[in-house]
Amino acid sequence: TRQEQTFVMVKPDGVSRGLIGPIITRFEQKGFKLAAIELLHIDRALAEQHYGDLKAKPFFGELVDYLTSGPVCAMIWQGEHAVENARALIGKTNPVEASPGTIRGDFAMDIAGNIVHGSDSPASAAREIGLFFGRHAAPHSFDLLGVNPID
Ligand code: DAT
Ligand code: MG
Repeated sequence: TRQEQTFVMVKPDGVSRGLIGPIITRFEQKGFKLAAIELLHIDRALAEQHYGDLKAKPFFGELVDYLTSGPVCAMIWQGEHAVENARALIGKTNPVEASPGTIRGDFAMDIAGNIVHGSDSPASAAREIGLFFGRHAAPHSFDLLGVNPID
């Protein structure tokens, strides 16, 4: 089976509401393996890079304000079809449309505070993992593909 990694981030309101644990539980229950985790307060430059494809959107400024308003919990989750499986667990972008049973469907009301991020493709996952973990993390802490010490 083909292992894949995806980038997931509990956003500031998810952290302040005490939802890191419930979100991690859902990923573990689904069968994902945690490959890296860090609580950090990101700066505007990193937030702008992370959401670079949304720079032209009218809500971009508010999005960056929100993402830098408190600590986030950045994680790498690994498993089969990790990107698609994570998106399915997280639910639709707008919590109004997210099905009950998904993270956004169960824990969020408002699109501007949808509590969690998940990469939308393997290429985005690689880019986002590099942004958040590439600079300072030791390679052994998350480079689990092929030689996964958890399995
Ligand atoms: P997703 O987070 O589901 O990948 P996205 O990449 O299109 O969705 O947007 C990134 C984030 O930007 C999203 O989680 C919340 C915010 N956002 C998206 N559309 C928005 C809108 N119409 N108004 C306010 N915030 C929005
Ligand atoms: Mg997205």
